[in-house]
Amino acid sequence: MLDKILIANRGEIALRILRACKELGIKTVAAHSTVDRDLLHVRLADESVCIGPHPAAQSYLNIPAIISAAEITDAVAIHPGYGFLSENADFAEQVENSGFIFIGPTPETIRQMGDKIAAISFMKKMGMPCVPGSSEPINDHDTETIKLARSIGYPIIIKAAGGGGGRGMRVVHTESHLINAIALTRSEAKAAFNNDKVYIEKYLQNPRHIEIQIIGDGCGNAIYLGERDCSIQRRHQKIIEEAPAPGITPKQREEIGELCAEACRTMKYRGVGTMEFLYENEKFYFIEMNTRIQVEHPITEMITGIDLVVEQFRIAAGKKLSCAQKDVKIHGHAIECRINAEDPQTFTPSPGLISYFHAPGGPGIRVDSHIYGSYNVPPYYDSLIAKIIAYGDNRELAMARLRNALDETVIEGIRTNIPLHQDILRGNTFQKGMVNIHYLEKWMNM
Ligand code: MV4
Repeated sequence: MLDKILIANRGEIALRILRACKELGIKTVAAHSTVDRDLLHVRLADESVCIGPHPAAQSYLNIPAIISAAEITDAVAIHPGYGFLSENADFAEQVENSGFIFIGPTPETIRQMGDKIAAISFMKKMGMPCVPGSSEPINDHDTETIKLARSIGYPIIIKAAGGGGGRGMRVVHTESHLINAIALTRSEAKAAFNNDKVYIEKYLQNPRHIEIQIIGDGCGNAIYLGERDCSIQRRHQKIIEEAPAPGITPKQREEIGELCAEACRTMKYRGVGTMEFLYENEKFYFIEMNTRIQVEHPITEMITGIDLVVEQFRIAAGKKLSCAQKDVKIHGHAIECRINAEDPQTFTPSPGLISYFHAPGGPGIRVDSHIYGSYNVPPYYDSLIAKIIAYGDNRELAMARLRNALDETVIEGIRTNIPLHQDILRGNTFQKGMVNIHYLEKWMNM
């Protein structure tokens, strides 16, 4: 196994990674910003290094500071967690060029999947169903572009090749707006991603967001671990995720899952990854791939019994996958609520001192959180403070346990979105399953 690793992240995921290390006997270094000295994982790590002040650009995104911290502590590998540098191909490359193991895919894979046009073009070749669209970057031959959009049919969506996760997109309903909208999206993309390539797709009006978890060993072996439904979101921030996705049949799961695994075998994918799909009228449409561990990974762990962070370390250490596809069995149902330090009505951040914390418990309840009574939530980072995950033999039991867990949780001193979760979980629409990506925003406006 790896001797010592550096955790280049913060909050709940840093603690999640630390716990996996302790299980595996891997020594840990917590790289943290000045305001994060009191984070639980910093206190529990074997060593810690302050890598800079609170602005992420000077600490969690500061590549030389992170690599220097690995050097002075003799770490052999760096775990980027999610967000921050986790999908930065240049970071992965510099980590490897400095003689460390990057816990994630190769820089080349990250780069290819980071270019959404390249990702879609590869997946199409692999026989993956994709949204009807341009397949190529849009050029400046406007008459050609107008023809293309007409053949796809309105509404269409313009997306930036360098975007993803909801950044750099624009919906166009009529031809008269097309060319101007492309110019706007292009200049925003140039400013945001330093890449002005854009492409167009048919805009699906009421899809669900379903994603497939995959793992590959980097040698051409890969498996899929079922799907997650992440449709409950607001402004591209997921709020509730569940696995398996309600209504997906074992046959559908196997078909789309096997396509994903095969694509990963072909690219010799290394590490954990997620293929994102839109799902409408019983059909999957690939939209992008994430090359990191995701926030919602625990629900997949609950229904498969596979520890995805442990798998990341095994793969980074050059071991084979811990099981074959035939050994992957999906049992029961898991639902995750993301608890954010924010006002439940206005969604404005609510950082500050947690004066009291009582965590929920009981059968089937898992809490992934770094908070404790007297912890001060800093205002500088993501507002995620806990994930409450409920597992049960079936969806009804998972929902009942999750409702109880939310009711048991006490977080005093700051506001949280727990009341919002309680309302959603008591609503008929969620209880029936199969809500689409617009559900929450529509429901909030009622
Ligand atoms: C779409 C779409 C409809 N049609 N593509 C937003 C996030 C990014 N990953 C892709 N996104 C979308 N792409 C086509 N062709 C609707 C969205 C979308 C969305 C997707 C997943 C989860 C939430 C969403 C919220 C608004 C729009």
